[in-house]
Amino acid sequence: MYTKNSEHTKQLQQCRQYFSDREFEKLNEIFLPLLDKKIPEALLAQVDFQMQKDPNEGIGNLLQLAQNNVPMANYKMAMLLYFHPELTLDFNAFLEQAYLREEEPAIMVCVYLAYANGSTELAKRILFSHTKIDGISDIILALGLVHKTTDIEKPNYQKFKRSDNTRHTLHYHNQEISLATADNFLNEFECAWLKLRAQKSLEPSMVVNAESGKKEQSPVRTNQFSQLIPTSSDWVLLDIEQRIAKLIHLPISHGEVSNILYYQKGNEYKPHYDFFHPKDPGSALAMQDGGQRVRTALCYLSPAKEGGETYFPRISEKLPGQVGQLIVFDNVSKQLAPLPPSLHQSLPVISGDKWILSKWYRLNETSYKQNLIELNL
Ligand code: PD2
Ligand code: ZN
Repeated sequence: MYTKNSEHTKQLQQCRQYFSDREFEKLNEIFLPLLDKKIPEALLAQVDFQMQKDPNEGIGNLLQLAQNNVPMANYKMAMLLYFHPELTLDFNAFLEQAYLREEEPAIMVCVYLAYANGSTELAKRILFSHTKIDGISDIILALGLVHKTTDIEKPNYQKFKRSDNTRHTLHYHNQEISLATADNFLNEFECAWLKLRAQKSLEPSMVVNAESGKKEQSPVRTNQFSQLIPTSSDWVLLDIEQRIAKLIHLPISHGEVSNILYYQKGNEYKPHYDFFHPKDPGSALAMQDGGQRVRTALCYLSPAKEGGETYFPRISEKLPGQVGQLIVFDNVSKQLAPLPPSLHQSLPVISGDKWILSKWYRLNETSYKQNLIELNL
């Protein structure tokens, strides 16, 4: 079986940087020898570069790599087709090939889609027949599943459909800030997957300093957080982000990077606004990337046992949160005037842990768009 070489991975990260900085001479110096050696990650990086210049050439090349069974090429093709339904080709056949090659992200996506389509039994059978893969055993643990010795039948890949985002509706709690919730927006698998994804990179939370516009640690926010910068294995994350964006009628490219917030006993996020105040000296700098923060989306992955509610003191709304519940609200009016009733906080956790996904949306496209372009979204 093909194993990754960390030296190649580092070199290819450098190549991607050179490509985005348009430093083609430096790029070729490292990239061409890797291509000559037919290093799979280099062949896939070439597809990404082509995709930004000439998508047809990129897709054609990727199709060939998939047919030649280059590691991860079938997964990449499936992901491309999933996120681009306009490309009429069916993603399922490519996902099947990647699954049969036992590629971890493909197995994870099959589980994800099985859960999304309500086939939890199938999802569990897929999980238990791949327990030797680290990521799969981690998610089994995170989901609290107990092993059953049922044999796997070959999954019917045609049954893996795009998750249906039309079934969610927003229920409004307050008109002044369009505060709304959607229950069970995420299922238990998605919540567990996001927590696992964040767990390895938790660090102390930051806030934007109103004077300088720069991020810093502060007693206002005592929890930990992890920024989820998506990679090509983040099909699940990108699908969730796309579903949130659709539901709240904002382009995914107006989002900032998703944050996962983790609160332990005593942790809180004191009352604050998510908008940048026009009078704060630091706002101009903070608004250079996408303008004003117009909306906030929060999704509870797991609420604390006691405390930890999301509280809006000016409108007396206290939301305890439920697993998978989405909360959205406006920070500014249609005319971009700050909305005082949007003042909100995360009350101190009294017992248990709280996990939440937080996503801020700007008025315009943000630099996050570049991450999406690099992933061919
Ligand atoms: O974690 C929360 O409930 C919370 C509360 C207030 C998160 C945010 N603000 C945020 O991420 O902006
Ligand atoms: Zn906030």
